[in-house]
Amino acid sequence: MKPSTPRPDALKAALKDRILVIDGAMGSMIQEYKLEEAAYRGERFADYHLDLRGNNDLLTLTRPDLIRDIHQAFLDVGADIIETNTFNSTAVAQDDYQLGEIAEELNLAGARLAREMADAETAKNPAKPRFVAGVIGPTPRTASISPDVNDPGARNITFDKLVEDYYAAVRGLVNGGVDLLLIETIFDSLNAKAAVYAVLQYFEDQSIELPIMISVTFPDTSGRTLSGQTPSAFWNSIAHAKPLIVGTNCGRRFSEIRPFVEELSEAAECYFSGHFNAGLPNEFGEYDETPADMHDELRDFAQRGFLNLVGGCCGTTPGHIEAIAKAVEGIAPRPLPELPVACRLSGLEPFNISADSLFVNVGERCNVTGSAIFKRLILEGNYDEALSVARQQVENGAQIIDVNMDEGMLDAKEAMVTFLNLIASEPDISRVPIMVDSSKWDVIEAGLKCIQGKPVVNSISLKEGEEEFRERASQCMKFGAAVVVMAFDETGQADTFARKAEICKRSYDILVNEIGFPPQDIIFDPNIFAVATGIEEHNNYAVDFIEATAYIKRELPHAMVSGGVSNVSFSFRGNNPVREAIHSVFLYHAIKAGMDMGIVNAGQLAIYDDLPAELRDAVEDVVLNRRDDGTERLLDIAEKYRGDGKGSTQKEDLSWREWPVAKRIEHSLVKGISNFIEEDAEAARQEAARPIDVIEGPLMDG
Ligand code: THG
Repeated sequence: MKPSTPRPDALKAALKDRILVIDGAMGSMIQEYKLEEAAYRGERFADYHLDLRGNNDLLTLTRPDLIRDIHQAFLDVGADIIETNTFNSTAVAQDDYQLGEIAEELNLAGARLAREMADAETAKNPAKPRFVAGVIGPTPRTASISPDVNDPGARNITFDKLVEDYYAAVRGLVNGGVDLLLIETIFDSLNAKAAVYAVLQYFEDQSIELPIMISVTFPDTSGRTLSGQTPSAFWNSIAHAKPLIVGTNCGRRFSEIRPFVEELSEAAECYFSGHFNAGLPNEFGEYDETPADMHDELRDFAQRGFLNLVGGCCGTTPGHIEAIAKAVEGIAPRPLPELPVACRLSGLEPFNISADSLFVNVGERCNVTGSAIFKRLILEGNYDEALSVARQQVENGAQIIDVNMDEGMLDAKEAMVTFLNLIASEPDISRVPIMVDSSKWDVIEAGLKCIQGKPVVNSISLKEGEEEFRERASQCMKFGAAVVVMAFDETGQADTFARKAEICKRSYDILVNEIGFPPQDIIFDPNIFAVATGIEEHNNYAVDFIEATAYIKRELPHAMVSGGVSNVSFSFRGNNPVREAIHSVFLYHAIKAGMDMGIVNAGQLAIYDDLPAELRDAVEDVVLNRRDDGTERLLDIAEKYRGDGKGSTQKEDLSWREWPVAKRIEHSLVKGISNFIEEDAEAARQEAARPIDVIEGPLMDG
C-alpha cells in the first residue's frame, strides 16, 4: 500500500475532533431549477435520440455552472464534506438512457468539479479543510430481490455486472480526486457488497487506499433494509470493507427510524453518520421537515452521543444544513465503541459467535452427498420441497445452514445459485447465515455472489499449495466471508494430532500474519473421520480430533473449531440410535476441549446424560479409544439399540409430564420442547404468588 494521502489523514483528524457536516440533497435541489429537456441536453447531446430530462448526473457535463452553484451553496453554510453528482453514474443506471458508456466519464467529471469547489473553499480558510465524497449509488436494480413475483429465484442483475460497473465508477471518482468513497442509499446489501468488492479490488490493483463510507437506507418503519436485513445484520455484511464511516441516509424521517439508526450505531465499530431526508415527500412532492425540526431532533441525537457525521438527504436545502451544522456545533463526537472480538455472521439477522457462545449447530441436510432425500429433490428439480429441508433444519435449531451440491449428475454451480436465490426469498430460512460447501472453488464463488449476508466458505486448505490458499483467502476477504480451513496440505489430509496441529498452525500464520485475515473469521476443521471401522489405524481418530481442538483453542487466538460430526459414525450407517449416541459422546468430549461448532443433523442430537449407561460406556470406549476390543464390544450391543434403524434413542417418553410443574418447565427448556410450555407456564403462574416468581423461579432454574 502507498502511504495514505494528506487529505484522508486530515479527514480522520477532523472526525476525531468534532462532528462533521455533510451536504444536503443534490436531486431535490436540481428539481428546484425546473429544468427543461434542452438544459439536460446541452450542446453535446442536442441531437440525442432519447429524452434526457431527469438524468441529473448528465448536468455535470451539460450544466456544470448549476452543479457548482449547488456545491457552493452547501459549502457556504458550513458543509465539511460535499458529495459528487454521481448517484446514477454507473453503466447499469445510465443504460436507462442508453448512456452506459459515459458512466466513467460522469464520475471523473463529477469528482473533478466537486474537487475544484472544495479546494477553492479550503484555500479561503485552510483551518477548515473541505472534503469530497465520491458518491456510488445503489443502481436501479437489486441483486438479491426478484423482479418477478411469480419467480422468486429470478434476478435482473448479476453480482459480476455490478462489480464491473462499480469498478469503472470507482476509477472515475478516484482519478477525479475524491477524498473518500461513499457507497450510499443502500437498499440491498448484495449490491453494497458488490460495490465493496469493486472498491477493494481497485485498491488492490492500484496499490492505493482511500477511506470508505457506507450508508444504508431504512425505507419504512419495519426496522429492516429493503432486502430484509436488520441493522446489525447489515453491519456484519459490510464490516469487511473496514469503513471509516458507516451510517444511514435517505428513507423515512429521522424520528420514525430512530431505534434502527441507534441499533446500527451500536453495532458499528467505526465512525457513525446520519444524513436524513426532510421526511418523505408529501402529496405535492414537497418535504415537510423544516430546518428547525431537524435542528432539534439531531441536536438531541448528537447530545446522546450517537453521531460523528451528520447532514441531509432528499428535501434538505442549504437552510437545513445550516440548521443541522448549528445543532451539532460544540457537541462531542461519538467515541469509537470497543466491541468484544467475535465472528459476526449474518443472514437477515446477525449471528455473532464469541468466546462465551454456546456450541453452534450447522445444519447438514442440504447436502446432495449427505442426504439421499435432498439429492433426489434436487435432481428432480423439486426446489420447493428442497427448501422445506432447509426450513425444517432452522426450525429444529440449525443456526447456520450448510449447502452442498457436489454431485456428478448435477451442474453444481447452477444448482447452488438456484437454491441460494430461492432461499433468499424465504425469510424464515434466510434469517440464518449460509455455509457454502463445495470442493470446487467456482461453485463456492458462484454461491458467494448470491448471498447478501455474511456467510461461511466451506472450505479452503493448503491442498494445492500456498499460492492458491492465499488467493482464495483474499477472495473471501473481499466477499466478506468467514472461512472453514481444512487440515489438509500438499501431502494430504491430516489424520494424526501432530499433522493436524502442524497444518492448522501453518495455515493460521499465513492467513493472519501474511494476508491480514481476521483470526475470528477462521474456523479450523481438523478432520472428523469414522471410528469403529475395524481398521486399527482408525481407532484414535476421534482422540486426535479432540486433542487438535484443544491445541487450536490454546495456540491460535480467536480461531474456532468445527467438523462434520456425522462422519464419525459412518461405520454404523443404518443404525441411527447408535450413530446418535456416538455423536453425543463425541460432542460431549470435543465441546469440552473447545469445539465451537459442528455440521450436524439438527434436532437429532441425543443428550449425553440421557444415553443408556451401557451404550454410553461402550461408545465412550470407542470414541476415547480406551480399550483394544472397544469396537467389537460396541458391535455386540449395537443391535439391541437399533430399533427400526430410523428412530432415536430418545423414544417419545412422556412420563415427565407427571412431574411437578417446575420440573416440567425445566425439562422443556433443557430439551427444547415447546409443545407444553404455555400450559405449564400458566400452571406455574397459578401456583406462584406473583407472575415474576415464575420467571425468577422455574424458568431461570431451567
Ligand atoms: N467438514 C466440512 N464440511 C463437510 C464435512 C466435514 N461437509 C460435508 C460433511 N462433512 C458433513 N455433512 C454430512 C452430511 C450428512 C452425513 C454426514 C456428513 C450423513 N448422512 C447420512 C449418511 O450418509 O449415512 C444420511 C443419509 C441420508 O439421509 O440419506 O451421515 O467433515 N468442513
